[in-house]
Amino acid sequence: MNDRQIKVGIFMGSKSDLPIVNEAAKILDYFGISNEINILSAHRSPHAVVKTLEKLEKQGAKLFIASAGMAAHLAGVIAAHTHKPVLGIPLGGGDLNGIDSLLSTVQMPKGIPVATFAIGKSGAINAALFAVQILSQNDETLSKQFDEYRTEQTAEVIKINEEN
Ligand code: RP5
Repeated sequence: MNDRQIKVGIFMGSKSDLPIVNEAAKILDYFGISNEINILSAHRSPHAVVKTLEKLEKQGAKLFIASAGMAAHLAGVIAAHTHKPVLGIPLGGGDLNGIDSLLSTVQMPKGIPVATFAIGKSGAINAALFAVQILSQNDETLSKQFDEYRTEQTAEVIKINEEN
């Protein structure tokens, strides 16, 4: 078994979700946060989801990001099996353009929270940034890195405004 330390465990329901979920992984990589992507479905491979979640917790995972489309139960199922924070990214692409996965992810019954982000790419990026914010509470270096990221983002916007 691979027992390298992992800070953030990422799950997605299908390989077709990878282009969007990669946006989250890219942010975590940028901040130097160890992460691992698993392609496992709450419906098609439920036992493997739980087994992998347990493995990631043993590897030190502090929180989980879960992304799925259609009847998106992946984040909720993961939240049911862990006491760590779960961040959910609903995906578009189905016949209902993500409204189905948004509602499936956000409408959790009381007692089992899933922090739900926007549909698609913005949600993936924001889920990863939120993960950075959580992890930076106990990590001064990461906190400074995050401050710099936000300062640079603001400077970019100002620059675009000044150029136009
Ligand atoms: C969900 O169904 C997946 O997360 C994916 O977004 C959607 C479609 O999956 P595929 O048919 O592309 O495997 O479980």
